[in-house]
Amino acid sequence: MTLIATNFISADLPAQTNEGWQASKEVIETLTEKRSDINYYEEKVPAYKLPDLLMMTDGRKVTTSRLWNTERRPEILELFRENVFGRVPESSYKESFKVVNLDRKAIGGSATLKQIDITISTESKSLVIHLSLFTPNSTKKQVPVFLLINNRGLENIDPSRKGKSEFWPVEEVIARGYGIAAFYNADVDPDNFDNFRNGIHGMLDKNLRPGDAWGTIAAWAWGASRCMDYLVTDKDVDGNKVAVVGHSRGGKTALWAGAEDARFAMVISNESGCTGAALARRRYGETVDVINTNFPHWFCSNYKKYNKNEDALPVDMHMLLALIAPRPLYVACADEDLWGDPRGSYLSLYNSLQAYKLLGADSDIPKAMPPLNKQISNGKVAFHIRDGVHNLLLRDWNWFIDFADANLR
Ligand code: GTR
Repeated sequence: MTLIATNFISADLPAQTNEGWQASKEVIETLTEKRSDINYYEEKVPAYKLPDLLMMTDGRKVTTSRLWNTERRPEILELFRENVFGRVPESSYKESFKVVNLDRKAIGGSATLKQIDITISTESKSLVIHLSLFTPNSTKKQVPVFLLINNRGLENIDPSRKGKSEFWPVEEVIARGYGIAAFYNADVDPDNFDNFRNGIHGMLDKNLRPGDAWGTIAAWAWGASRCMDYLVTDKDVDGNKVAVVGHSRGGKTALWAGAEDARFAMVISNESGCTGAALARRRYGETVDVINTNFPHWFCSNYKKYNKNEDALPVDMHMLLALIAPRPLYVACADEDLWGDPRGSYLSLYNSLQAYKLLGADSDIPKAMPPLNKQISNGKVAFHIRDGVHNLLLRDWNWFIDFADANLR
């Protein structure tokens, strides 16, 4: 079924807004020199209208939380499945958990480490998602947990802690009283285009893949949900307080995981950019065409219809963020990462607030972007733009934990 959104509104903020944080001229020039086909100039952002978050495709206005929950939210979710991320097939599979390593004296005795094999099997095939989980020993209570979707090398999530990376700062998170977990996205589906033969696609897909068949990002999001299946069974974990965290392609995945699986109590998207938090219609930095060309396996094939045709998309990314509402949502950016369009990510968050307000989770952020390195957090949403390059750093995590202190404690 293809639904076409017929109602559009202007963004609350002009596309060319110059309020608040400004991209550095130097960065703009350097990036433009590298790729002149990509727009990094605010004044070249085309005029655009965003689809109206609070209007049903049939034109009805969404004025109550009931209508949002029963009709508008499901409609938006379907639009994203149909046109962007794709749909999980209904194939059956078995799932089992096995704790393959338990160390109650990890990190100098301050934490408990569990390594869990999550085995997914069908009649002919199986795969294992290797989940690592640290929980603090400082309390007997069940703790909130950050689950990182790791899209980088395994050395970033070393459970032995011989290798330490700011990408997954276990020691610091434990010291603040939270649990922290991670899985490797490639366990679920390797990050390459092989016509969907390997990974979970090769296990669950029916022979014919329709235009809305799930891509690799949807597969990773599905993997995050399988980790959640385990986390809700672990007696050291508060299953009602699991935050899903991802950086870049992992950030796109975290948003989709939070949209598809309401068990995630909080969603953190770090520098998720194109088809993550950033508004597609701005065509600033990476575009739909560029992402579909470079990563033909990430999204469903229907999404390719919107290459150089963003205005025809029945959704934009403020609607993806709104699918998280009223749960706490963090959008983070970095000022040298113009490829990921920080301003487009902020505008997207700003425009998603209508859903938070409708649901009684009053959350306000100013129209103007905040300056560098200043977290803004009000109600259920938070944002920061950190100085520096595209990365997930301890500084980002510290802000995320501050937000969790206010929302998951
Ligand atoms: C880039 C891609 C981005 C982002 C990034 C990453 O090459 O264009 O959308 O996902 O990779 O994952 O680091």
